[in-house]
Amino acid sequence: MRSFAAIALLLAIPATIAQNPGKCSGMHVRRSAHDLSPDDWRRIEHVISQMRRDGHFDRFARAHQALFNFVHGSTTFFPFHRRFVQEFEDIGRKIDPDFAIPYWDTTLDYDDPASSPVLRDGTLGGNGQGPDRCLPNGVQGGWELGFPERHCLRRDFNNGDSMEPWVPAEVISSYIQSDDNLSLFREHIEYGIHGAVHLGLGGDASTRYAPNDLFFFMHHANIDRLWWLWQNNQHDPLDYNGPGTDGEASLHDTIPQNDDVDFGGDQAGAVMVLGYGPVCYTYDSAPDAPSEYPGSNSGDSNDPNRAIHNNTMSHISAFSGSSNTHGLDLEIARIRLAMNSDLSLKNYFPGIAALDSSRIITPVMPAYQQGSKCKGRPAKKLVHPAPMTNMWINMHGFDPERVGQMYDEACNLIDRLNNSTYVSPY
Ligand SMILES: *[C@@H]1O[C@H](CO)[C@@H](O)[C@H](O)[C@H]1NC(C)=O
Ligand SMILES: *[C@@H]1O[C@H](CO)[C@@H](O)[C@H](O)[C@H]1NC(C)=O
Ligand SMILES: *[C@@H]1O[C@H](CO)[C@@H](O)[C@H](O)[C@H]1NC(C)=O
Ligand SMILES: *[C@@H]1O[C@H](CO)[C@@H](O)[C@H](O)[C@H]1NC(C)=O
Ligand SMILES: [Cu+2]
Repeated sequence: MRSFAAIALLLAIPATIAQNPGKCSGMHVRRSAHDLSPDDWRRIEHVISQMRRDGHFDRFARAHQALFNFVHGSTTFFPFHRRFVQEFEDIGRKIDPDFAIPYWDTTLDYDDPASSPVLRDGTLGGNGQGPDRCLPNGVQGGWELGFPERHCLRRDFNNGDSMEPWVPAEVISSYIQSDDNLSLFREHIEYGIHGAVHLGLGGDASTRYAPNDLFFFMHHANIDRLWWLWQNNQHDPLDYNGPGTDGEASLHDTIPQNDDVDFGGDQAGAVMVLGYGPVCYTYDSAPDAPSEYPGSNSGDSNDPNRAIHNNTMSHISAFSGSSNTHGLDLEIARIRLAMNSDLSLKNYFPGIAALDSSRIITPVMPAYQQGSKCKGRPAKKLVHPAPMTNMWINMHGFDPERVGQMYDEACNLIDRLNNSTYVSPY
């Protein structure tokens, strides 16, 4: 049946001009998990409790495990998880029409993740307890799940009752500004922030059935937001290259699906632009959906119409991996000051390098951020993230050398910033 439909599609559409997905008639906004009220969390608890009773958690966990090898370690990582989270969210919206998956901006918690407000009693809960590491609190406190077998939802932080550091915003800012193709960006994200958060929480979160833990959807909403920021950074938003599900990635690739989680045969090209096709949402801290589909009549990625933003100031809101927009001007100004060579500024932060200097504020460095302890707060220098573990690398079949190279590069950037005047505003 599927191959018949695929042939019909090939006949109907000339090979070079793909059909653009239609504009959404309504859109909802995904908010930062850090900004939710206790009432927002209670509503989330209501929705997900119903979803568990209806078997959706088991279904999403089973599908993620079954499709695991097709949707990690290749550029398929992005469209698959975009569509997967959206499918889950759509089910929740049938229970509560205002439901939206919050995104967890994990850079806000990166240096001491266990102290995150997202990991408290009234939110996602904290660490697992007892020999089985069962999660006692939070919106999934005391949950039992059915996949892969009947068990309590487990959390097992990777450093006792705390966690190893994740990835700071500045490293992500560099990726979204400087990676000039999606394949490279995928490696940076998947081998970095993506893995660090899964591994930090541990328990179900660091297995193939991680969707048992609601954190999965909030973390992947954030990864999706970062992809959208990248797409808004003067790159070709429709760029989809590198390894795909089966050979070179193509917008015509069917997003991997199965009987548990069925995307109706959607292709990668259907989910590239927020506000079009099935992806009818935006983020409270990222650029809006474009009013027209990028490059509607153009298959040429060098066509300026393909960029969501031309080289204007409007895309500056997509410069930073941090959703804390109050820090953006300071991040930009301090990085400009810290990267004393124009070449390294251009290499690591080409967006900032290209900014007109009238756009740059004078960096204010409050004394307490210069290392003085008088206000009770040490300088916010950056720390290295924890590396990927061998267990994680093997489970995904990643190339350990490539993962190590990405890690060393991230540490190198952190060292450069740390050795300079730079202090993080986040
Ligand atoms: C992506 O960019 C990197 C760095 O410039 C380059 O090494 C790599 O070959 C590119 N990949 C593809 C698939 O174009
Ligand atoms: C970008 O610039 C080109 C050429 O100046 C213009 O034709 C096009 O409409 C612009 N696109 C957007 C999305 O602003
Ligand atoms: C960065 O500098 C701070 C303060 O000088 C230091 O405590 C920290 O260990 C450094 N981080 C790295 C990754 O070197
Ligand atoms: C940062 O400073 C340390 C200690 O002074 C030095 O060993 C290291 O090479 C520097 N790293 C970079 C990237 O500048
Ligand atoms: Cu996954």
